[in-house]
Amino acid sequence: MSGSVITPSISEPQAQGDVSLGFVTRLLDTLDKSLLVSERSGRILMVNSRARKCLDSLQLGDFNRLNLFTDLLEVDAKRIFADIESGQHEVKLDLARGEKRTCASIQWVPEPDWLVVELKNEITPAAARNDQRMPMAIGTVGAKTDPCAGGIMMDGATNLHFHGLAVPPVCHQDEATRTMIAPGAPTFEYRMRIPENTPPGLYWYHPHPHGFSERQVLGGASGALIVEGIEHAAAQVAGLPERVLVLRDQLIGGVPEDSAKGDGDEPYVPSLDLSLNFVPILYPLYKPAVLLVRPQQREFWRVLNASADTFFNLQLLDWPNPDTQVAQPIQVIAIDGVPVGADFAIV
Ligand SMILES: [Cu+2]
Repeated sequence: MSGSVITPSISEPQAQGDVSLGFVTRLLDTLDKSLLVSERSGRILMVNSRARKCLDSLQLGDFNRLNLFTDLLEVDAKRIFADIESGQHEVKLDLARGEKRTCASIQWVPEPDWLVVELKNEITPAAARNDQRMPMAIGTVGAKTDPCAGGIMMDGATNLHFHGLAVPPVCHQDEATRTMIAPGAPTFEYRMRIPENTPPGLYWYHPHPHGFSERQVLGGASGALIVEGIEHAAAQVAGLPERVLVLRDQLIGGVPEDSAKGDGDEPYVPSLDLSLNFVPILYPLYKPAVLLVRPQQREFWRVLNASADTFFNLQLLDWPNPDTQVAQPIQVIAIDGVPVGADFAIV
């Protein structure tokens, strides 16, 4: 899961009054490019006059019956969303239909202010050890039928906490002490309005079932949330290529180090490993995940520590040969979702 929301910057002029749909359509008609607006499902909501002519020439008929992904782009929507969720603002596709070849650009326009998440708990009984349960001491055992009712927090139940967002601690929003979605329960919807004064930046979500959060976060159940508009606070990142880097830790068996023995000579196999965007960096080779960057190209990286138990020392290294590593300067734009000042050190 992943998503992003956008809030207007304080410096952004606010629209006065509403603009009608007809007005927007006429505005789109003035573009000399074909433009289609669809829902995330692919259902087409609006086309401009040039796109309508194009659809007519292809004899595709009524656009209301077409799906953007399956009928027009002939692409797996999951592929497009994977690119967008990894930070790309625009996905380009080469299209061929008969003799005609063209290039399509797909852009995601976030719904201002609202975050909607549908959560389906597919933790299997085998993965959930039912002999573990943590009394919540609130509510009654009834969460199997009412996820908002509280009760005994069961291993295998889950919920979500929206880390860093100032949204109400009530069920279906950022409530994690009573909300309990049992395995196999119907899809549970989180729906919340993001306050307009939320600082732009990187936030995240993760399960927070009391007593069982760690194992689910170690299992990778987390994701990044982006409140857009950081370029209003840090103009130097405007227009830069952007990446979302999610660092996680994961259980890999092994033998945990006995911290009581100190740094002894005893060999041990790590019980935790790290991953970068789900690419694991595994013991004993520790082969790093590779990011290719053009020479001299500045990039804007949103780095999320989505681990359960790990802190990271981050460095950007130039590695010209196996024996040489040269730390490169990086500039910190924001920490914990809060933009830092312009005088913040380049590190
Ligand atoms: Cu958290």
